[in-house]
This record gives sequence, structure tokens and C-alpha cells, in this order.
Amino acid sequence: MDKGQGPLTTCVVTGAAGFVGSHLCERLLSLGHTVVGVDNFFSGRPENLKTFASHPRFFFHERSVTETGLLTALKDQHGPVFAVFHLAAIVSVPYSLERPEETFLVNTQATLLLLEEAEVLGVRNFVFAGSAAEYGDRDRMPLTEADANEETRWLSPYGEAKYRASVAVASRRGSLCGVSLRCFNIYGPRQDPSSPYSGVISRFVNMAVAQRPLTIFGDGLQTRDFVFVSDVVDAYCLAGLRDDKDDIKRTSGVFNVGSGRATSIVNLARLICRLTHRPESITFGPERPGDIRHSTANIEAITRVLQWKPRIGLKDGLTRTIQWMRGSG
Ligand code: UD2
Repeated sequence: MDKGQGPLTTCVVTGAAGFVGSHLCERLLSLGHTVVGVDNFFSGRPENLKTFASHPRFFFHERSVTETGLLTALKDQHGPVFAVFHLAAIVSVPYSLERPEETFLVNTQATLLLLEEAEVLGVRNFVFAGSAAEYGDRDRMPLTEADANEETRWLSPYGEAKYRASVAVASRRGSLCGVSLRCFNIYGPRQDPSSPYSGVISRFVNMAVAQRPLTIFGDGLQTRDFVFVSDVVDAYCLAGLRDDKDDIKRTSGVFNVGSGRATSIVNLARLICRLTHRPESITFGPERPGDIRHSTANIEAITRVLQWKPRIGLKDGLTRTIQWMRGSG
């Protein structure tokens, strides 16, 4: 798979100091592109920028995506922008339940404004961080892109706000190619394990490395679709770096990004214990309120249109995450 297609460009990455955003910046720099990173450190962390902060082709702006004229200001300073990778968002589901208005303002409204600005400025590709939360709670798996629609009952303002923005990005007509990547459960190095709402893999790996028991919420038979962060970065690059003008209509759209496989939480816990060479030390607590039961992506569309497929299997991805956690702990 060629992830460096097209010319060397200037790319804007919002949410550059986040878990996925920082990996994306690193990859774009390694491919030779110039990267203008934006983050207001609401949930992003300065240490995520550490490995590339002083790179000669990396420029950082501590700003919010809700600022009017943000892209225009960046273009004035850094020249024409080829692609905008818009990952900055309120990422916490519980926070979105407490502050729905702010969530719509940041996750939907700011996206619409950035999108309009990008189009006016002649940006070629706009890639948005969608979410599996856009599907609400569905019975039938795997989920195909059309399963999120106006009939969906979202479980949080986060899910609805992401859905509204995804639809706007994907239905853009004109010279701008808009792609929303509906990512399932992303995991890997740099994912913060510190809150009860952190991704289950970062929490389990953190606990296992610290030789503490892993706590499963509920019976552990709920399933998720785990996708390694470098595979997600592959998808961003395939969507954002293409330069085939005839391809805009074909490529614009919403695409699931997952492994296409269901893993139960109890099997995940056992695998992590095995990979960290410790006896199974697993406890069961009450089910987490609002949890969905199952979530698996159908990845046929992204495989067909963007020629993307996941390359890192769960065992390999977990091993890399464990190595990172050991090194940073
Ligand atoms: C993911 C997203 C969330 C939202 C949601 C929409 C992450 C980190 N979270 O939540 O932002 O988009 O999807 O559907 O990607 N669990 C345990 N023990 C723990 C932690 C979690 O058993 O210590 C369980 C948890 O109850 C759930 C499963 O593991 O059943 C996955 O939890 P999660 O928070 O990693 O992800 P999810 O899919 O609930």
C-alpha cells in the first residue's frame, strides 16, 4: 500500500497533540510533508509532541478550532494548504452528556465552519475524525456506513454531534474532497490510561504492567472492534494525500475504520495477561451504565474505495502497546 501518494504538501492537523493526531503528524513528516499542527491542549498533551516538536517542517499553534478565520491565518503564515486533517474535538462521552451545547459547538459547528473555510481557500482534501459512536446502539453486526442515519438513537451528544459533522463533510460538493473516517476502538502507544473512561486496552495494559488486577465492567462478553493506531494513520493518509481530481466524487464519503473482527473484553483481558507474562488476574465489577453490547465494523467500503486494510493484528498491536507502556511507565 502506498501511503505517500501525491506531491509533497502542506497539511494542517487539528488535534495534533492528541493520541491519533500526534501519530498522524509524525507519519506526515516522515513522508516529507510540511505539517501545521493545531491544539489547545484541552485533552491533547504536550508530551505527545515530544518526538517531532523541533522537526524543521513542523509548525505548532496553540489555538482552538472554534476561532474564526483559523485556516486563513494558517494559510497566510504557511502558504497554501493541501489537506486538512480535522481531529480536534471534545472526545469524552461523559463530558458531552454534561455539556451538550459545548459539544455541538466544538464537534459539529466548528467542523462546518472549518469545512467552508477550507473550500474557499482551495484545500484539496478534508478528512474528519468520525466515530463508531455515530451508530448509537444497534443489534445487527457488522455495522455498515448506512446504519447511522436520521433514525439513529444516539446514546450521547458526542455521537450525534460526530454524525452531523460526518454527514456534512461527506456530502461536500465541488472541488474539495470530504472524507469522514468512522473509527472504531483505536488503541496503541500514547493512549492515556489515566481516566475511568480511557480506552479499555490502555487501562488493561497499564494495570497488567503494574501487576494489578484487570477489572471488567459487566460479564466481559461484550465485544469491540479494535484497530491499531498506525492502521488508522494509514487510512488518514490514503484519504488526505490523494491528488486525483477525477476521483473526488468517488472518494468523498463516510468510511468505517476497524479491524472487522469482534473481540470480547474477557478474551482481551486474558490475552493481555498472557502477553505480559502474568497469571490471569481479572475481577468483575458492575456493568458500565450506557455501555453498548457489541460493535463491529464492516470495512468493505474503505477496502474497495481507498484500498485500505488493517495490517497490524491484535496480538502484534498489543505487544507494541505493552512495550511502550513499559518504556513510559
Ligand atoms: C468507545 C469510545 C467512546 C465512544 C464509544 C461509542 C474509546 C476509548 N471510547 O467506547 O469515546 O466513541 O466507543 O460507542 O474508544 N471496560 C472494562 N474495563 C475497563 C474499561 C472498559 O471492562 O477498565 C469495558 C467497557 O465497559 C466496554 C469495553 O470495555 O464494554 C470498551 O470500553 P471503552 O471505553 O474502551 O470503549 P467503548 O467502546 O465503550
